[in-house]
Amino acid sequence: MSLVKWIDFQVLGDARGSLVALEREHNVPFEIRRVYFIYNTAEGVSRGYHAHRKLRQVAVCVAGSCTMVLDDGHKREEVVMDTPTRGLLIEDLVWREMHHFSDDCVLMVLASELYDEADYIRDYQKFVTERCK
Ligand code: T46
Repeated sequence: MSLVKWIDFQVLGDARGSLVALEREHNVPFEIRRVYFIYNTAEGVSRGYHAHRKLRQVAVCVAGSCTMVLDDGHKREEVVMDTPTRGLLIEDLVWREMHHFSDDCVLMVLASELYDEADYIRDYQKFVTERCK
């Protein structure tokens, strides 16, 4: 089964432009406890390189583009994120890396939990051990 789980958003548009609404139950499959966004990323920088024990997230590239690598310890999949009209659901115990940020990239992330450094697994071998036990 693919690690890449897109959620397509309904675009509410009229002559003024476009609008996307994100709501729990409707198009986000968890209670949203935190929102953060990554922007102004310096050229050549990659981010991520960790997994979460419990956290579920939906990432939406609201401007520009980047690539997201997802890895479950067996397979690695890479997707281009370049539209605000769909979100990438990232489940718990999935290793993620983000690369190739465009200058104008704004990556918004909806998270199921508050920030907790103890939830991070930042060592790849440790992640594989936890994921595969
Ligand atoms: C993820 C990917 C997609 C906070 O204090 N609160 C927060 O809510 C977040 C997300 C981060 N931080 C602090 C922790 C670090 O000192 O901000 C700093 C940068 O975080 P980090 O190095 O984890 O950033 P990324 O871009 O590598 O990863 C982030 C999220 O942390 C992570 O959950 O899945 O984006």
